[in-house]
Amino acid sequence: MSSFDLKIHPHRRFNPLTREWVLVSPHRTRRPWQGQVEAAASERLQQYDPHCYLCPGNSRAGGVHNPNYDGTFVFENDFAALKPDGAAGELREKELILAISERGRCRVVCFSPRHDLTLARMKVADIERVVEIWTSEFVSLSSQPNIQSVQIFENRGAIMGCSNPHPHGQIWANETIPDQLAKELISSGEYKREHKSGLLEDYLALELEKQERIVAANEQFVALVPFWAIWPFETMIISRRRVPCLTEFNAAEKKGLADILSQVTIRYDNLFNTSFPYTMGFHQVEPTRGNAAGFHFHAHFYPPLLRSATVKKFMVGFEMLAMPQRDITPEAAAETLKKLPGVHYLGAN
Ligand code: H2U
Ligand code: ZN
Repeated sequence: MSSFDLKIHPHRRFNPLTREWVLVSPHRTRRPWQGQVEAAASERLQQYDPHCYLCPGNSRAGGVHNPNYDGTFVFENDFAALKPDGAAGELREKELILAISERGRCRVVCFSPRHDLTLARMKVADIERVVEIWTSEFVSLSSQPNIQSVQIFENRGAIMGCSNPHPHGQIWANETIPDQLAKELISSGEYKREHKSGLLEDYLALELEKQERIVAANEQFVALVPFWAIWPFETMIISRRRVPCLTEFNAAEKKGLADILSQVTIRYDNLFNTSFPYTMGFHQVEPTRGNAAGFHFHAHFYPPLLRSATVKKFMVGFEMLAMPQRDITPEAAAETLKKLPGVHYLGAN
């Protein structure tokens, strides 16, 4: 038997942040494809859509009118999943039937007044304004009573369930720490106690040394396909300096974050010449929280597309019942993304 080769042999990879495994089957990239082929959504968008509930001046559910904003615009989600002042209580039967009330806030952030743009097509200076609004929202929501976690995210594209192409994201602030962040906080904290250094800090140093999975970088941030990626073109953006949240970034780092978001989303669009769908979000924690030790700000991009603008990966079968699995290796995905042009295929907007 030949010696173990990550490019050829089926193997499991460990995610030290969540302590979960992913099965990698690189030999399967050679199998013929007879699966789904969808028609590409190729609608041309207007700069202003009179029917869009996010465009400046238009009305939203309940009849509220958006202001004529010219940069970013934030509002309380009209269909919020969490409410600030619900009844507190719990239902508990033998630890088998358990429900606990959860309070919180939900906000919607419009990134631009232009209905037809996306982060990938916005100017870096305009993305900087989005970074500013994310930062101020993080500060104001974190300081409110009964809020322990502020999840900033963007759902992009109809196949991700995004309801509107107008560039926007959401913020959900919770009374408790959601599971994904909780797992990362535990592993980061334990790593810090054991190694006296940061988990992602050490991981980033390793990746910079190896140069096998780096997609893009600037002086403040690195974008890479994590060794343990599940989605075909999944990436993470990691700050070079270990800080627990957005509020700790200096002016150059805020600019750097806007720049790396632009670099990553442009490459994504250039991959299949399409407005690339994904779920993106930040993992961060307030520095004053007891569990912040060792935590390192980062973004996850989870994009579903696999081999074209229309063919996506499904998390079904073995993945629903057992564990996630991928065929194309993270190294091959990183190589593909890295080689793509850093200029958007549609040109300047
Ligand atoms: P998504 O496209 O990512 O679902 O985000 C749009 C959000 O906007 C969604 O959460 C809210 C929805 O509840 N929304 C309003 O707050 N007001 C509206 O008039 C329509 C949609
Ligand atoms: Zn719009």
